[in-house]
Amino acid sequence: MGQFRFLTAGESHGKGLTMVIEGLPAGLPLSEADIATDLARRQGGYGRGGRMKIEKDHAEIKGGVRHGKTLGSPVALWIENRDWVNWTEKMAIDPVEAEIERVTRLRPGHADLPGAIKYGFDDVRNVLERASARETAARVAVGAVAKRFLEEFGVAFHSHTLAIGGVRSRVPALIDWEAVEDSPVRAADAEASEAMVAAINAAKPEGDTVGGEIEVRVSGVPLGLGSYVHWDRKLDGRIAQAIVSINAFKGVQFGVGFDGTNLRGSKVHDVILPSDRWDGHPWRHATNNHGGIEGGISTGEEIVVRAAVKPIPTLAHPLPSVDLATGEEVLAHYERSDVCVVPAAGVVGEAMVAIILADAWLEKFGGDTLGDVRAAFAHHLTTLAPLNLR
Ligand code: EPS
Repeated sequence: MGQFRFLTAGESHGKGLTMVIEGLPAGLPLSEADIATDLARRQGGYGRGGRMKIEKDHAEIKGGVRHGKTLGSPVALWIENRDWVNWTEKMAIDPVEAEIERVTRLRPGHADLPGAIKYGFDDVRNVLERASARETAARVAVGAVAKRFLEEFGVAFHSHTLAIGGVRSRVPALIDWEAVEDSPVRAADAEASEAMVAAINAAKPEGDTVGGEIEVRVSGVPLGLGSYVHWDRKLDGRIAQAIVSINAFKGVQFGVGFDGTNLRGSKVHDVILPSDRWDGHPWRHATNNHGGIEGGISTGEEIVVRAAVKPIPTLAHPLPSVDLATGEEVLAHYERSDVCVVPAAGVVGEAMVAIILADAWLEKFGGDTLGDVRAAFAHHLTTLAPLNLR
């Protein structure tokens, strides 16, 4: 654990977001263009608010890359906040003369109350600036770097929206990922996509928000990442922590997930197929209810992670709340916000799964150069088949 690590810094309306990534091998081709696509995907989706019209997120590589390849040193990234120009006084680094209006009307569902009390602030802005989901732009940039690394080995990431505001998408056996990217809500089911847009449209004039569910799928991960030997080495446990750490995420499931609890074991567990039905892969299951991880180890099947995203807590028609300064009843603070972030949440989910998989990959196949990693991976592939078939 801890082979691929990262830190982020920066406030939502500060100058920008800083990221430092540690653990990439030397020799990996990496450019700003590799990060741009996912940053744009995160900014999209029907139901976003005014902020996304201001920003056009671009990650600048500030260190760790020379002539298009990683050096094995930390990779430093920077995303400028275009909105910063509107906040230079309110978010100034140095003390300012002007009296800055404090935010004291607590938003239920946000970090406002526990954050302000924990850090001893009289201004909720000190909390909300960092607790804001703006930080997910940084995670998506780091995730794009993790994906770039894993792509070298044929690992591919996708996500789609399973539900928004109570409208569920039917999931076809084969998902058309281009159609998902073209859907305004990133759903695989065109009919549900329209109904989800309608659910967002219905919530907006009422000053309300809607949540939903997303699914991340990863193909090309071989059997053998993670371990059953300790709780903190289990791949599903590590992915669960990473997923639930995303702003507004409230739950995570693997494969058939909670639905499996209503079925008998004989209907849940995936039959292991004999070698004549492997279709060129080492080991196959008849179904993938387990979602690609058993006993904390990847099985070689597609990794399938589902996650619950709550409706975002900044409401245009605010809930009754309390003033931090006086303890009196007030309406919660409102500046501007999104009605629905679920389509973007899928992209952030992909990023966090990619970060954990890059970490687990380096733990198993790690080396100082991309060549070292390739050699360890190639060797691993020779160890997978049953003894008599090698
Ligand atoms: C976000 C930036 C934020 C919000 C949203 C996500 O910008 P602002 O607060 O200036 O409107 O749009 O943040 C939240 C959902 C949240 O809870 O704070 C972004 O870059 O994604």
